[in-house]
Amino acid sequence: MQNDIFEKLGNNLFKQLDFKDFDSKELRKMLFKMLLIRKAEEKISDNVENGVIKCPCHLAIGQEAIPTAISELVEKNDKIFGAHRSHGHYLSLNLDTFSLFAEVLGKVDGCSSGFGGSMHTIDIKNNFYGSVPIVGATIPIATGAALANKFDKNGSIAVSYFGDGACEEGVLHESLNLASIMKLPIVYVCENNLFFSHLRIDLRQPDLFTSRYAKAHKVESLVIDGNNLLELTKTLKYIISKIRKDPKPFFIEAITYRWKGHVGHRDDNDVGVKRSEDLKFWKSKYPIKRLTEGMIKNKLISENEILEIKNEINHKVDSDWQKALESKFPTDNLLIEKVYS
Ligand SMILES: Cc1ncc(C[n+]2csc(CCOP(=O)(O)OP(=O)(O)O)c2C)c(N)n1
Ligand SMILES: [Mg+2]
Repeated sequence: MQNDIFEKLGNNLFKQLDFKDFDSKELRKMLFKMLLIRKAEEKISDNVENGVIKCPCHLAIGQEAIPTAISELVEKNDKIFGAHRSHGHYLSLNLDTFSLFAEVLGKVDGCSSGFGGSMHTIDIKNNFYGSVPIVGATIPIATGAALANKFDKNGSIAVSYFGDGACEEGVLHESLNLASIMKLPIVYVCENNLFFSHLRIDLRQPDLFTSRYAKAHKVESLVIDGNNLLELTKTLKYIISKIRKDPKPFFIEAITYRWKGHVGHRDDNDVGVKRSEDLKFWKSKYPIKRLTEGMIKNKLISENEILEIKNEINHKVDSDWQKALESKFPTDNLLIEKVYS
C-alpha cells in the first residue's frame, strides 16, 4: 500500500473543482471528450481481451483529463507529440474513433494505414505529430519542432507528452537543457502515473516528483493534480498564452493514475504488482467522476443530460468499431509504396 504516496499527494492535490471561470457549453464539450476517450479505450480493452485486437495496447483509462485540457488550448500551427500511451492524446485532438479503431485492427483506414497499430498514431491535419513506442523518443523531436516555431516567430508552441519513466532517459535532460538555453516555446507534459511498466516510482526514485529535473535545467515547472480537469485547463491556459508571447519552455507534472496495467486489459495484480488498494483509492478520484459530480452539484448539467451524452457516445463508438471491423487490410503493394516512396 502506497500510504506515503497518498500522504504526499493527497494533502496538496484532490481539491474540489472550481467552476467559477467555466460556462456550461465549454464544460459539456470537455465532458464529451473525456467520456469519448474513456469509452473508446474500454472498447479497445474488451477487444484486446477477446483477442480481436492483436497489437499491444497501452491504455490510459483514468488519465483522460490531461489531453482534454491541452487539446482545448491548441492553435493552428502547434505541434503535439505523444508517446506509447497516446489514444487519449490522439482522440482529444480529432475525436476520430474510426481511424483509431481501424489502426489498432491493422486496417487500411487507420491513421497509419494499419501499419503502425496502437503506438503509431498520427494526424498532422489536427496537430498530432505522432506517437512512438520508444520511451522518450518524441521528446527531442518535439523540442526540435519548438525550435522551428521559434525560428518562424509564429507564436506557435510544441507539446511533448511523456511519462514519469521517460524522465529516466537521457534525452529528456538533453532536451530540457537545449530548450532552456535557447528559450524554446514548448510545454513538457509529464503524466506522472507513478509507474514505469510494473515498477512504482518509489521503488525506482528517491523522490516522487519529476519536476525536479526541470529545476536542474532552470526550466519553470509546476506539479498539478492531473485528475482535476478545471485546474489543468485554467493553469495551462495561463502558461501557454505566456509562452506564445514570450517563448520559453515550461514543465508541467500532472499527477495521475492508470486503471489498467502497463499493457493490455488486465490490472497487473495478476502479475504480482500489488495495487488493488491504490486502485480503489484512485478510482474514487478519477477525473470524469469529479467533473460530473461537480457539474451536477453546481446545476450545470442534469443526470438525464449526462445519460444523453453517454448514449450518443456509445452509439458513435459502436458504429465506428463496426465500420473499422468491416474496413479492409492494406495490400502488399501499399506496404511497398509506404516503405519506398
Ligand atoms: C527505450 C525504451 N526502453 C524500454 C521500453 C519498454 N517500455 C515501454 S513503455 C515503458 C514504461 C514507460 O513508463 P512511463 O514513461 O512512466 O509511461 P507510462 O507507461 O507510465 O505511461 C517501458 C519500460 C521502450 N519501449 N523503450
Ligand atoms: Mg508512468
